[in-house]
Amino acid sequence: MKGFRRHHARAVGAWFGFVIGVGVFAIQSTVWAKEIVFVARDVEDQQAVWLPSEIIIYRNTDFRESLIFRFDNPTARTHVFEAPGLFESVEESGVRITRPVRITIPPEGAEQSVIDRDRMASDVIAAEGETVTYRFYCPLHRADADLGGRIVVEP
Ligand SMILES: [Cu+2]
Repeated sequence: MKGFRRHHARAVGAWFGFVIGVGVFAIQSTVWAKEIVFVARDVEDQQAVWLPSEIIIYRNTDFRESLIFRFDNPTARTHVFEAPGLFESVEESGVRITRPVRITIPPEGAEQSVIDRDRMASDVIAAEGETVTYRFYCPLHRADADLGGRIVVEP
């Protein structure tokens, strides 16, 4: 996994240089959006989880691109993706605003969210070299002792 990540980061770096070189910077920001897909799964005792349960984001490579989270709910129940401390960037009546990530996904539905990287970046700066962790879970079907999944941002 780690080896793959490094290889990927190098490939992206090479492309980044190439794209600037030919002067089509605008294309770069749309093509190189980083998309992370979460899938809801029903588990025992009427509970549900979001998978994968751990995501690692590398600040040095991943913050160059837009960060988009996609949520797939293949189950027959409505689920919510909640991640305290994480913010999304949305356009409301023509104005771009930022708000906490709490997204409702209907049965057999899908949603997506543009994560506010600036808020994430200031969390990383505030952590002064430590990793930053955000928890996520479905508040409707969460076990009391369940901490949920985690998004880890490596400085
Ligand atoms: Cu749920």
